[in-house]
Amino acid sequence: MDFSDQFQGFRLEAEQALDRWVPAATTRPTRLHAAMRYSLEAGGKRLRPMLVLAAADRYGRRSDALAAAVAIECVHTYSLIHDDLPAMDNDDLRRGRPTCHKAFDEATAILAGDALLTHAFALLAAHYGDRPALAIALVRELGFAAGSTALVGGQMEDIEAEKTAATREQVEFIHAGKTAAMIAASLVCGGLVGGATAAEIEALRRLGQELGLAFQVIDDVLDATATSTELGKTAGKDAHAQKATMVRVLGLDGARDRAKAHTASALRELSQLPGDTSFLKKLVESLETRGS
Ligand code: GRG
Repeated sequence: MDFSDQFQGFRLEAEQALDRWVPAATTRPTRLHAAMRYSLEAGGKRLRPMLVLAAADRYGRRSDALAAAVAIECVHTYSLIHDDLPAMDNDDLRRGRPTCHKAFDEATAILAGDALLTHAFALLAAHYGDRPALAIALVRELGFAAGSTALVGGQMEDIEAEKTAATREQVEFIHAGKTAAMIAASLVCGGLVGGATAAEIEALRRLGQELGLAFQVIDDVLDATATSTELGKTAGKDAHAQKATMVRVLGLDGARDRAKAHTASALRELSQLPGDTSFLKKLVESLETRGS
């Protein structure tokens, strides 16, 4: 099977699992569940669930990892909904559609984000509860990645750094928190479900951190160079809001070089992992040249 078929296969499995494990839009209160599904079903690249599945697949445990993949995509989608709120980035467009608070209203969008975040942990406990050590490891991994020293912490420093002369160190801290932590957690959760050794888990984490840093620098480059239609979200917002980005600190060419360096480090980490890593290798390479 070639890369594109494998990619579509992972994506389809992740989307079917999302449909299965998130309450239907007809569940009461319907407005809340409709808003959760509106944002989840708007699409997106599904990178994080794909990383969960690809990591678990190396151990032959792909279908067992589906609930973890759904949990991670729920947390990611919550972060996008809240990131778009008027108190945060105040954005109108996400995943090619009006943002959740535009399509519904602000209170509903806040609650939809809260409910997706909470659902993720309920799902992990429900699905892996018969293997308590695994359930605890997954909850711990996702809890730290989504928490105050990672996703939320990165967002906090991102807001604080707006309109300041941020340093490269600050931007890297923000990128590590708001983006790389969840990408690393995706690979680690896949490895945990697969029963990876402690050394393999740490290799997956380093791979995810490097991939996440590359991913966010490319995001910064795309914000400065692509159109809103290509991105499915408002382009040019970083410069407008005077965000602390790698493009602001290093310029476009400098940022592209950083992305290349992080991608090369990610590929080096990947080469340390045993087994067939050809899908992950192609995925890492494809993200460096992505257009959205
Ligand atoms: C708790 C009120 C409250 C807010 C928290 C944590 C948070 C808000 C926001 C996270 C910030 C954020 C959106 C970080 C950027 C990470 C990133 C690059 C997101 C885009 O990921 P893609 O391109 O998106 O994979 P798709 O739509 O393809 O899934």
